[in-house]
Amino acid sequence: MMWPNPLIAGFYPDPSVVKVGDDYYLVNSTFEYLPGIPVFHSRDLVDWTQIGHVVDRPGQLDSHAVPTLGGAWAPTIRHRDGVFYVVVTDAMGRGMLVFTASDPAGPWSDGIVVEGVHGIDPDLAWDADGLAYITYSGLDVTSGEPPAGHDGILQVTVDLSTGAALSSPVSLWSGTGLKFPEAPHLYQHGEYWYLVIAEGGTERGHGISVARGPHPSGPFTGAPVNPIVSARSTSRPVQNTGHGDLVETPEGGWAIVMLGMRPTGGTQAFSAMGRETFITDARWTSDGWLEADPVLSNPRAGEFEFSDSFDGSSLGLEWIGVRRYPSSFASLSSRPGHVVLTGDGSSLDDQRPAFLGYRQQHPLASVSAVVEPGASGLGGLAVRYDELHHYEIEVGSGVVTARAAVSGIRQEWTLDVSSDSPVTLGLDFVAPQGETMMPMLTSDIVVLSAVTADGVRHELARVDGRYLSQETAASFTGRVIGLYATSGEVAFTAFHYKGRD
Ligand code: 6LW
Repeated sequence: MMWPNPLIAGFYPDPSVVKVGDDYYLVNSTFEYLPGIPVFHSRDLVDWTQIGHVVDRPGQLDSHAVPTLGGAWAPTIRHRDGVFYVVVTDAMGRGMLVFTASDPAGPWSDGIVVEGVHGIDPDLAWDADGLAYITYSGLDVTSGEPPAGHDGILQVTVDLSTGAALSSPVSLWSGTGLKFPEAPHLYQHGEYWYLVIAEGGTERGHGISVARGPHPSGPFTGAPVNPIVSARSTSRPVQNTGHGDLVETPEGGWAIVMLGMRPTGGTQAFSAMGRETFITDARWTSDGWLEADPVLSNPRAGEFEFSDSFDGSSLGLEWIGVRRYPSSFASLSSRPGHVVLTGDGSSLDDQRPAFLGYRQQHPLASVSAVVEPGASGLGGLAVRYDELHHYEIEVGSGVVTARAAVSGIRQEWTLDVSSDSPVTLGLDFVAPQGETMMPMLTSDIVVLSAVTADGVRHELARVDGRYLSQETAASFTGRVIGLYATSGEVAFTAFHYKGRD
């Protein structure tokens, strides 16, 4: 089947999927962003609609203070006896957590901690007696101790009602010897239990390997040919493919949903959107092994548009904040038809900016918003990878300022507008055309512009986009574009995003 790929574009990494009757549900990692862990629904595995978030209120994660890279890592979604389960690591936060819900749209439970079990990428499976197994990757990012190395793939049995581990961690098959065995998932199929893991690291060496055994605890024997999926050392446009979850298709075939990246450039290449969700066909061989097709690029056709005129009573599910909920700084009610952000002095360099974010989902995109800074406000439009990597354009006190911040190095460009009339700020992500950078050498050029009250468009800066990519920023996230306020009450109307592949 020619799947659309990416299946879900933008910063939607570490996908996990479950089929319940004719319905599919999919979740992703969100790290320090809140609300966390989006839940998507589909009937055909092709078109996905976000129906909620697992994490939508304070206390479920410790994300308000996690360092960059911390937060919601690699959830697994499963279903049993009418209950949906999401197991996830709140890295550098609460630890390994189990959330439950009867409706995957929410509300989800407060989450219970799997006490004393430290690792990432937990999977959940049950044996025939209903005993629950959490299989995970032995990288400790939750005990507070510095990680002492990697312990391979581990497993405990758990009491899901209390979070108590019922056994000590045992070591399972941990791949073919590549680095970072992680993202384990267990499936029972025919006479075997299959252990599917990622190995090689989430970078270009990423892949998916398979083993099988008689019992959920093994012993497991690796497949004759592993990895079954990897784009390593190929020139395929979709790279870093790995971290997959197996699912039965509506037609009764099989597919693996996984993360991948779309690097642009030449020998060095840069992935602006970070790790996205992809899919490929898989099948069982006659001798009982699993094989899968390479992941092909097949972006959805046409131009994509998203607009928000902020005249609803609540923000859409696509909007996210950094270590804080948008409701703590964004109001739709104070001025109808506007979202008003209240700055508290925090800027994009800080841990908790007043930043209302929307994921960049296309390599070429054009974004604008109308900003009314008022007499004392300062705010604008930004593209953010993390605290150290962001480009923005803002207005306040009669001055438009464009800024590029990369690992502590910063540059600013200013334009006097000498009024507090509304300004339309723009961020355009364009292909390098040789004027700034040879196309082979970078991902894109980010153009920062402002249209002033007289209708004149001023281009303040053109900045190399590579510094806001997975390869350079190194955060586990992706680009998020958003409205922000540094100080005062800044009102925005007409957020418009247009993107194409
Ligand atoms: C995820 C792990 C990984 O838990 O990155 O390197 C972590 N790969 O599978 C965060 O996405």
